[in-house]
Amino acid sequence: MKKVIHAACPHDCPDACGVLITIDDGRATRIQGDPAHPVTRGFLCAKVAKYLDRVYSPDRVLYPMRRIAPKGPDTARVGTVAPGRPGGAELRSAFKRISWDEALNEIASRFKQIAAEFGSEAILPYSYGGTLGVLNGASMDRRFFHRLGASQLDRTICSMAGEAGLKSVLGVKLGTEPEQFVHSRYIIAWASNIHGNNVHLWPFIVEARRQGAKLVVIDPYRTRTAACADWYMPINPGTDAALALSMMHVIIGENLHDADYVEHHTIGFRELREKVQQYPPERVAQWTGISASDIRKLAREYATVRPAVIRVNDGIQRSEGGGMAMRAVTMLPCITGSWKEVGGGLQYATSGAFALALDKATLARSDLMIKALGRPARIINMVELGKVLNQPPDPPVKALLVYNSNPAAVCPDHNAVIRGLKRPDLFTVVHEQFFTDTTDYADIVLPATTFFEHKDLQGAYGHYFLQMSNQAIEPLGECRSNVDLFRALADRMGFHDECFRESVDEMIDAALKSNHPWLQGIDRQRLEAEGHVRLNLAAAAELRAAGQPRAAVPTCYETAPFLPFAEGDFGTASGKAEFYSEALKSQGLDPAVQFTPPGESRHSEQAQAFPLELLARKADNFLNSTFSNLPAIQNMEESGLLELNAVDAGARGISDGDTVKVFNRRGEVLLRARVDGAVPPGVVSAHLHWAKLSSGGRNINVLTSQKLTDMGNSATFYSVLVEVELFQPASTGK
Ligand SMILES: Nc1nc2c(c(=O)[nH]1)N[C@H]1C(S)=C(S)[C@@H](COP(=O)(O)OP(=O)(O)OC[C@H]3O[C@@H](n4cnc5c(=O)[nH]c(N)nc54)[C@H](O)[C@@H]3O)O[C@H]1N2
Ligand SMILES: Nc1nc2c(c(=O)[nH]1)N[C@H]1C(S)=C(S)[C@@H](COP(=O)(O)OP(=O)(O)OC[C@H]3O[C@@H](n4cnc5c(=O)[nH]c(N)nc54)[C@H](O)[C@@H]3O)O[C@H]1N2
Ligand code: SF4
Ligand SMILES: [Mo]
Repeated sequence: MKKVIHAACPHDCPDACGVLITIDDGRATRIQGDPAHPVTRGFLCAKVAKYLDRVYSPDRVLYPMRRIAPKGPDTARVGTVAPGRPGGAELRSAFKRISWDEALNEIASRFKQIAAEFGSEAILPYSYGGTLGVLNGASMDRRFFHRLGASQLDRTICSMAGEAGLKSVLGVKLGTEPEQFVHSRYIIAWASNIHGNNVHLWPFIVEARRQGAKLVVIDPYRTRTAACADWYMPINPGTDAALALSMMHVIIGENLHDADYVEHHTIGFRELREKVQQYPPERVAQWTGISASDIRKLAREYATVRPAVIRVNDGIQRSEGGGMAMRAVTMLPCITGSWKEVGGGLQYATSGAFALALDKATLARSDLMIKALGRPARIINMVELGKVLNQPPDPPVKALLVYNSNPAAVCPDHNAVIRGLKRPDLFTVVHEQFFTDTTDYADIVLPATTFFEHKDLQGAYGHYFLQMSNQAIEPLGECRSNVDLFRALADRMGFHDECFRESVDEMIDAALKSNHPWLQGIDRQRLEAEGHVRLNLAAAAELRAAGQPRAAVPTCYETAPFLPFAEGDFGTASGKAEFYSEALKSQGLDPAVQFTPPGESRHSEQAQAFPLELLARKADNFLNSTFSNLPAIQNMEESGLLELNAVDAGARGISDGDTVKVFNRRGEVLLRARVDGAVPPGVVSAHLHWAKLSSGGRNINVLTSQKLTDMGNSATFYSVLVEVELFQPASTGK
């Protein structure tokens, strides 16, 4: 019997697509984008279009496993420049199948023993973006670790600098809805690889351009998006704050700002006006590599061609000054007043609108931690895993429970991370769908379901539709969802609190009952029936005027365009867009805004030994490290490349196809040179991949650092200096 199930793609991607899965006799036979979802519009990205290959891959982890070999990858398989895919059986040879009972007993007894000897904070959860499903992302797991009194993980690896920068101006993570981009006439994709990482925004831009819109791309790497742009501006990495400040220098200097909006809805304009004096285009050209005349032209066009919208993305905030960069860019629509216009404003993330009851009393239950410890548990920054495992804090980390993440691939300073994970005294449990780089260091591996195999509620960070992701098929093998894993572990640990018995539906109901007006009229039954529902968005002013929340009727961007800051109503303490921030001042940061060249950049001392700026980027067809082990996806993505400019290649005697050594003080990797015009002189680029599928068993993160950003304590994947030398000419290799 055939049926079609509505689900939602839970991968860490702004698009959060609505998905239709066809089931035939209990087996999924087809996946497609939901044509009824206004942002998905019936298509999926290339990687998820092939998701049946992932769900039914012969390499899935299907049973609990215990390690029977020393920690580390099977060394016979690494060491070649173009390694093949690991066979499931080979990877499993380091493990022996055990029952769930044995696995849970062993974990519970090791956790108890470690907690007794070192305190419960010697146990560390490690999770990030495997699934963004509300429940499988953060619910039972949080309850479990709170009740246990484990260390807390500061989840900073992705976007905390950007969030801090954005919120320092707006106070809240809201932005222009993607559908409104059709009305824009000037679109800036700022550090935003729309074709690769946010492909469902693209059709709206295509439509806007058909109506005459101009697309400008600001990115040091010539992405596929840049190649399609009307105007592509390569920028030196980590210099975006200077560019935005210089644009404001021109806009304010030429009186192109919206004085009325500024007066009524912002604070600190006087300080900002003073600050931008330091950033005339001629000075900023030297940092950014963009000519003064181009900076002037960009500023004038942005301020006068209306509506103008900025799609700014995470690339600018993976630099040492990432917080300030996002802060500066966020000020632009606040000085031009473009928040007033349909198709204006800025989008970084929309996630602040999903006002679910996620916190304390409901899903995460942080009160259990206070009950367990009498205080909040210590907090460990996930970016510093290498440091934490090698220079043990007190108490040391003695156990790691990894789920929704692949730290042995994605964490910066890979060599330090691996040194730590190899520690024989570290008890590591990994809940996974595949035998990843991280399971290579696990004592116990547990099988995890994919989104086909469990139910969840799904928000988004690139649109405003809440979705129900229904379960399409039974779990394969003995796979369990994150929710079920932590429920079982709680039971085994003897945690008998009521909350560990809550069902998935009960938790969804609770999450939806936040009483926020934007969730009014949206309940589980409606989501189950409709699949996706647009939030009941209304700007704060509109709510006030109406005296009450909008009625729960279906709305869309045309009947009720969401203009969150059209009349101010910012989420800051002052209620205004803050160009001057007391909170930043108290953190020792510039309360206005400033540009500081990154410590690892062409402008720094270190550039003498390591003169090239490395962008350790994401692959268009992988999702961070996810998908990179699947043959169907590998066929779409050439890995193991170092892209470099002809100038830098020539100076080092390197030709396209040669094997090169890329190195700095933290490590080295061998890659294949690709001289293709993707990067300007002084910049090189490579992408993230599984380490064990890379040459020498090491991936690009051996070169990245654990240094944190100026705001938000985030990772600095894009502030990295390296040197490159010829290792083996292509001709001798063949
Ligand atoms: N296909 C695909 N999609 C993905 C992901 C993936 O791995 N693959 N990852 C997902 C995740 S976790 C996230 S956080 C989002 C992130 O998606 P994006 O926010 O798009 O983040 P990045 O790809 O890191 O960076 C975007 C662009 O910024 C550029 N960039 C780097 N440094 C600078 C700089 O200093 N200035 C400027 N102006 N640009 C710079 C990069 O070259 C890149 O093209 O994408 C999600 N979607
Ligand atoms: N060099 C470099 N490094 C980077 C980045 C970069 O751009 N360059 N990007 C950084 C960014 S932005 C991010 S967000 C991080 C991402 O870091 P991670 O969140 O660790 O991302 P993934 O590599 O996608 O690994 C997620 C893992 O979760 C597993 N998984 C999926 N669903 C489930 C589930 O339901 N349950 C369980 N238990 N497991 C599941 C997947 O199989 C996968 O192995 O990487 C960061 N690292
Ligand atoms: S990864 Fe992103 S674009 Fe691809 S299906 Fe999932 S949500 Fe859509
Ligand atoms: Mo991310």
